[in-house]
Amino acid sequence: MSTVPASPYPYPLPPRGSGARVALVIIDMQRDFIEPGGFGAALGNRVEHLQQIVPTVAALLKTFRELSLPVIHTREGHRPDLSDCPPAKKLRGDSTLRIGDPGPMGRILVLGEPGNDIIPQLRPEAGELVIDKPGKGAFYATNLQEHLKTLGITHLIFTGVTTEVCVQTSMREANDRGYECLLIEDGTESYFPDFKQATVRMIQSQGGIVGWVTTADRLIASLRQAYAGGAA
Ligand code: C5J
Repeated sequence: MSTVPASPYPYPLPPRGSGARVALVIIDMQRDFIEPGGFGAALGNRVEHLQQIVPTVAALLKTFRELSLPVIHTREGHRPDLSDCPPAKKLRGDSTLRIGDPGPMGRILVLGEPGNDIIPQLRPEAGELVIDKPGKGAFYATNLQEHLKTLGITHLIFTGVTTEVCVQTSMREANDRGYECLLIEDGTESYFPDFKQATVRMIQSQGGIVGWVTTADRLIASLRQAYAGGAA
């Protein structure tokens, strides 16, 4: 069986032809979190810090596409009438710019607005799944699990932002549903470096209580070795 060098121990890749499949999950690489003028900035964060992972996530995306492995993008956002946004979420914080308010990139965190788009460098291609989610977790109030079952996906590789909020929440949700989860340390980022480090440590603690952690280079090399010459 092929494995990826990872912590706390090698991550097993599903053998080709086994019926089990690995997918890349890219969490919320949206303008609202990564560019000035969006939700992230409205909460007082320095959004430029997140931009450093874009080339790494782009390299992973390219690899999955080249190997014809499935890719899932998520977007955090709400319906224009905000019927899926709990008042507690809208009211939380002391920002003057709240969810649904008009901002420089359209209404903050609302589906279909320019700020809700995935950044151009990682734009989804036809055939890739895009999951719109009203919460922090990718499984809450979405049909992600049904899609994964239909596609035979059993192994999920997590990237995106922010590490300790939507990435960690989604990874924990996936772990509870029985998916084998691997976090790419240099493919995820937080507005708070120490929160990222803490998340990376807690995920792999206790024998991988939530999952495994590795780097993009290690995963890419392992995928190319395991699946070169055809899809899994
Ligand atoms: C946040 C996210 N941080 N995508 N969302 O509110 O992590």
